[in-house]
Amino acid sequence: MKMVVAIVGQDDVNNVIRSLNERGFSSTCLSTTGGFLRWGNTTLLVGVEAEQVDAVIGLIGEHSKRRSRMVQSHSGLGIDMPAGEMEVTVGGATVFVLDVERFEQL
Ligand code: 2BA
Repeated sequence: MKMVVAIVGQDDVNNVIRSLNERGFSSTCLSTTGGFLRWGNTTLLVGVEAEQVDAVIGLIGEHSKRRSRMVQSHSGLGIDMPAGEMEVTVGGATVFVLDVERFEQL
């Protein structure tokens, strides 16, 4: 069994979850914050059999769109950022696939 951990932007997460539900994939949503922009995002945990991983990643990718946004640089975060506005790519999804040693529902 595998655990798909997907960090998805707020603009896309509802569509991603709906598509997972429609295909019968269970997921857990954690409210998270990106360490760079400090914007809210959602981390989805999807436990699936190994042969279903590609289908899950495909659905996540289909509903997560990458966009460019101008953001105001901010200080005090301990991060080196150029002064003024900068363009960053947001949206899309960052996905990790982990091995699950044991799965039980009690
Ligand atoms: P954030 O850390 O808030 O990053 C948001 C977006 O800002 C990133 O999108 C990237 O386009 C840009 N960015 C991040 N660090 C940057 C830097 N040092 N300089 C310039 N631009 C930078 P994504 O790469 O798609 O990441 C989206 C979110 O996924 C991240 O939000 C973070 O919450 C998570 N993430 C990305 N890579 C990760 C990793 N290796 N481990 C854990 N979480 C990760």
